[in-house]
Amino acid sequence: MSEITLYGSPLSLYTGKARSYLIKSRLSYREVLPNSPHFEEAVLPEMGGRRSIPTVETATGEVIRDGSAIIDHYESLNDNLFSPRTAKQNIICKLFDVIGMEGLLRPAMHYRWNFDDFNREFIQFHFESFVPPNLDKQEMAAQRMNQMRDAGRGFGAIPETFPLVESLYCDLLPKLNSHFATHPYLLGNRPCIGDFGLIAPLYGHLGRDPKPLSLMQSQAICLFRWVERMNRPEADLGEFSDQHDSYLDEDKVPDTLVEVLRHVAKDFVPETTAACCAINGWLQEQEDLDPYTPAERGVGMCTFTVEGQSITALAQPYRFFLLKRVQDYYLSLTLPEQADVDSLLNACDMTKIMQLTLNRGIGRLRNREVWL
Ligand SMILES: N[C@@H](CCC(=O)N[C@@H](CS)C(=O)NCC(=O)O)C(=O)O
Repeated sequence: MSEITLYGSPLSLYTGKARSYLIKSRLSYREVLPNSPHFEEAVLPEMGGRRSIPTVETATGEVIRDGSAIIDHYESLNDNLFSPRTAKQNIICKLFDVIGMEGLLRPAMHYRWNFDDFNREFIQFHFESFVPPNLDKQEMAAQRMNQMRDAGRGFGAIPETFPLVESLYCDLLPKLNSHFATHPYLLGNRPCIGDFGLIAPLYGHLGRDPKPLSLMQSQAICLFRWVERMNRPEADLGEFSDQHDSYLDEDKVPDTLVEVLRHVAKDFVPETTAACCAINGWLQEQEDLDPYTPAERGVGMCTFTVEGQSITALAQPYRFFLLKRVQDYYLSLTLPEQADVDSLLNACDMTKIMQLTLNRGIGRLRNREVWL
C-alpha cells in the first residue's frame, strides 16, 4: 500500500476536516466511500466498534478513526506544521477546532434537513451512493436519512428554534465574510488546526448543500472563497497582496476574528456550560464506569437559553475532549502569556469556557474516545 485511503464522503461534515488537512499537507491520498468488502472485512474491525467517517488507512496499513486523531497522527510526523507557536494564536486555533467540530451543528443540520424543496434530491443522491450494490438503495438511504434528520433535532434544531438558528447563522455569515475579506485564513496566510475544524460544518453541509450554499454565495463571497481555498493544495491567495505563507506577526489575532468569536459565544458558551453540567451529573451517577469504557457520542440532553429561546441538545463528551486541549495549553503558558490570553478571551466573551471541565478525563484507546 503506497498511499493513504480516506474513507469519507463529500457530504460528510467531519470528513471535510481530514480531507482539507490531507490536501493542505500535500499528502497523497484517495477518497472512497466506506462501502467496499475491503472496508467491511479489514477496516471496520479496527475502528473500535464505531462506524464513522472520516477513517483512514495509512500508507502502512494502520487504521485511524476520527478526524482529530487523523490530524494528530500526521501533525506529529509533520512537526506540528499547522499549529501557531505563540500563545494567543495557539489558543484561538484550538478554540476554533472545538467550535468547528461541535459549535455549528445546529445550523449545519438545519440547513440540510429542513429545506426539502432545495436539498432533497441532492441529499438523497448522496445517501444512496453509500449503499453497496445489490441492496435496496432507496430504502436504505431513506432509513439513514431519517436517522440523520432525527440527529438534527437532537442537536436542538426543532421548529421552535428555527428562527433563532437562522438569525444566529445569518449574522455569523457577514462576520466571517469580513474576516476572510482581509485574511485568507483564520490567523493570516497559512491555515491552522482551527481552520481545519471550522471547515467541517462550512464545507460538507453549509458550503455544499444547495440551500446554504446559495446563502453563502450570495451573502458571503469571501467566506465562500475560504471554503474553496481550504480544499486546494496551494495557498490560493490570489486576491490578497501579501503572498507570504505565514501566520500574522507578533501573535496578532485580528479584530475581525474577535467579532466572530463574540458572536459564536452567544450559544457556544451557554451550551458548553449546560453540557458540562449534564455530563458531570451523568458521571456522578455512574458507579461502575471502569477506566477505558468508551465515551459514547451523547450522554443525555442539556437545556440552555440563547437570546430568550430555550434549546435542548445532546450533551456530547467529545466537545470536552477537544476543549481540554485549549485548557491544557493555557496551563502550560507563562503568567504574562496567560494574562494576554485572559484579556483576549474576555474580549471574545469566552472567558467562561476555560473553567468548564469534566470530572473524568477522556483519552483514546483502540480508535475510541474512552473515559479515563
Ligand atoms: N468525532 C468523529 C465524528 C465522526 C462522525 O460522526 N461522522 C459522521 C459522518 S459526518 C458519521 O460517520 N456518523 C455515523 C455514526 O456516528 O454512526 C470525527 O471527528 O471524526
